[in-house]
Amino acid sequence: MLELYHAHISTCSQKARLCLAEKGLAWTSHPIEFATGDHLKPAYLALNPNGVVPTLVHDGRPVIDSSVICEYLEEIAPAEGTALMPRDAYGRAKVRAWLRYIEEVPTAAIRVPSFNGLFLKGWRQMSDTQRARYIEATPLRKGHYRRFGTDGFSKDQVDESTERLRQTVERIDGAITKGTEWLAGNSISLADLCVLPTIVRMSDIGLEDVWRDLPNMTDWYARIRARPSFEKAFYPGSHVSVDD
Ligand SMILES: N[C@@H](CCC(=O)N[C@@H](CS)C(=O)NCC(=O)O)C(=O)O
Repeated sequence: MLELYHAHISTCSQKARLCLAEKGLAWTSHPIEFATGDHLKPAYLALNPNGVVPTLVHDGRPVIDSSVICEYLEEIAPAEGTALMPRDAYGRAKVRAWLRYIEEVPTAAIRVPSFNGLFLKGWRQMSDTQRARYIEATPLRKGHYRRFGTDGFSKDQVDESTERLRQTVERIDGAITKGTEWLAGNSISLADLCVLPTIVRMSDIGLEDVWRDLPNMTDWYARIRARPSFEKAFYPGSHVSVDD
């Protein structure tokens, strides 16, 4: 029995949903609403003390952190659906290096334009007390929300984030060559699925120009969106728009 606590628009939740779809695994959905602070309530914190989504619960036991969840799904169901890790140790090392890079660079970078474009208005509408309570309650993101302030992230922070996102799409473009359709070789892997939500978010918030001149990256993005797992993970309500 697999249960996923997730938010529809959360890029980290989308990683887990993509893997579940590629593996063809059935799961029970527990949507978490950020607006009502579901992720910071005691019942959820008992599952995930970091107060972030997603959390997978497998036969009653929580598994946290999206990349860990993705590797876990592959390990419990290696023969089901798509194989998402290479068979050889060197191939798996390549995928894991991508996963660490994805966590350190694009996952952190995309928060800057996402928060400025999507959450600043709502954050400003909260009272000082409400904002202070939220910051006090979040186990991992106190510094992030303090830096966000009520002016949003600065131009310097946005520029740095764009530089890091550009590096990511350049690396994707460089990894895809003639005969190598996926990031870690000839088969799709966790590396492709785990970076995809950041790219979708870039597209949703109008940053497609960042990879406009990169043909391999553009082909990879079209190829991965054509897979049935895409619509399953990015169902209506999972995309965001800066005009929302
Ligand atoms: N390392 C964690 C990070 C998860 C994470 O940051 N989730 C975001 C949504 S994508 C979240 O829950 N944010 C809650 C908040 O900002 O308070 C993972 O990959 O699962």
